[in-house]
Amino acid sequence: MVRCLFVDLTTSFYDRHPVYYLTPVLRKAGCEVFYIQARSVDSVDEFIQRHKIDTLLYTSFSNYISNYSLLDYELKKRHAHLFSILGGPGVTQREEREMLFAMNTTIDAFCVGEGEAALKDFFENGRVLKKNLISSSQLDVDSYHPYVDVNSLDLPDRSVVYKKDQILRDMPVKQFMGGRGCPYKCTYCHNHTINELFKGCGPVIRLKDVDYIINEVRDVIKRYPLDGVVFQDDIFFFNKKWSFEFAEKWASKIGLPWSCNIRPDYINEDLIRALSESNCRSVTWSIESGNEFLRNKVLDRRMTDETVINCADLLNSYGIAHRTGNIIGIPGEKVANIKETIELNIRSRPTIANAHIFVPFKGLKLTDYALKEKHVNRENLVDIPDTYFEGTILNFSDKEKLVIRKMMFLFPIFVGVPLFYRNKFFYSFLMTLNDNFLEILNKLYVGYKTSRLFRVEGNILFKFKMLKRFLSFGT
Ligand code: B12
Ligand code: SF4
Repeated sequence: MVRCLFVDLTTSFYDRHPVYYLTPVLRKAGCEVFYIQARSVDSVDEFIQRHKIDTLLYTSFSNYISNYSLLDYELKKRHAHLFSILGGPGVTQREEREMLFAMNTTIDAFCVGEGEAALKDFFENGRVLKKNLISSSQLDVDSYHPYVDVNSLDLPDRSVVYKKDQILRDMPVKQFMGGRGCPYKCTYCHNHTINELFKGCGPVIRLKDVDYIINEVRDVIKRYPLDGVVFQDDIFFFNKKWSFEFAEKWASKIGLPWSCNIRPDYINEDLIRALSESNCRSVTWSIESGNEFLRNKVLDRRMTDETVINCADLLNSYGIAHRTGNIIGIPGEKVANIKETIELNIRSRPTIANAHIFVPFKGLKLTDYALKEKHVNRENLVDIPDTYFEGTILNFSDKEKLVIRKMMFLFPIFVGVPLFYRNKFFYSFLMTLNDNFLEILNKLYVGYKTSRLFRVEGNILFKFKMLKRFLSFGT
């Protein structure tokens, strides 16, 4: 029997959907599935020996793939028999595969795009690499499996992860996916590249049937603590009929507080009312920039100030807590534009407003724009920051870079307590503080506000464990 180990280099409060979705596929194909958080090479090494692992599975965004490659190198030095596969949104980008190829990665195969059909095919048909699953020495993919029908999938299986991660298992609020895909073309987001790559593989938007979602949540309620649900889909509402059916069935069959991501241009008062009646406690949505040129021409968000304000007013009038997302350090942005973003957020009165620094991932339209307009140098793209917290690598002056980093950390506080932003004394004082100190301040403020947003409860010991974990990672 094949013995597969998912090795995870990250620890956070976020559910591990790729593992949950791929575990049932692997089990059906006759594999035994394990999961480990790699605290050190030695700990993974020991696990591999103890459980006689033969296949390593890594899942990663772009930001961590070189770390997985280094880990694989160390593990292969000790266990030459291992076969390893890296999948996820990172390696789905050709530019990232080129980078791994250039660093002579020891990883054996890459999964480009969805893993369900690819792994089934691989393990059930003589371990031949084809379609989405390619050798790491091959850059291009000849053809892809059609997109999976999300309603034909077995329920995601959380057991291997929860067995190893008790904080995730005991989290009162857990994350789910209601479907897959987003058709918009925002220039800083990978969806435009993914949709282009898999053109012809099926419809971009694939919603799970409402009954499927209800069954999935009930299955989790049966097995683990669950007091609230967060749907992590890029955008949760695309279809009016589905949206109202969801709200109605959620209220009658589940009833737990829940949360999701929305686009302001999709919602109207009827929908917000339905959400509020179905116990939707909070939503996350994006303003991105307070400057209409940057928002619509550079970021391609396709929404006016009026749309933004209308959305905020509706959420506030129905008492739905909300978190806004914003980007700063946009190519060509001035400090005055960041201030416009703060102003539009203050006007929107969110429960919490976050700002993140634009990271120029390879392949994004916004990265190409930044290169073309000389806002970033190509050589700087080799070592992009792991997260949006680290600072901008665009061609801002050193002084501007520091201001951007400080404003990112202060953004939620400026929006939450406008006095600190509007009053010259407070503003100047806060901006003179050290950026690393501001980062801690930001983590504490955002951590507290976010726990309110998702109503994270639990006993003191559990809260302490959460705080410890929260202070140990970047997002
Ligand atoms: C939830 C989420 C988060 C969560 C974290 C989730 C987590 N567990 O770590 C948070 C909010 C923290 C987050 C942060 C970031 N995120 Co995010 N996030 C998502 C989101 C919305 C869902 C991810 C998910 O679980 N999807 C569901 C699973 C089932 O899909 P999947 O991961 O693609 O897995 C499938 C395939 O990729 C494949 N597969 C995956 N792994 C493997 C492994 C093997 C072995 C195989 C064979 C196949 C395989 O099979 C799976 C099933 O079909 C996606 C967008 C999206 N809709 O997917 C963005 C997304 C993944 N995030 C993205 C980015 C850029 C980030 C940040 C880097 C942003 C930043 N600049 O800081 C940070 C990184 C933080 C960090 N520390 O790493 C990008 C990644 C692009 C890229 N090239 O990597 C995405 C795609 C958004 C986008 N459209 O641009 N994110
Ligand atoms: S709407 Fe959100 S998820 Fe969709 S393309 Fe734009 S940023 Fe990406």
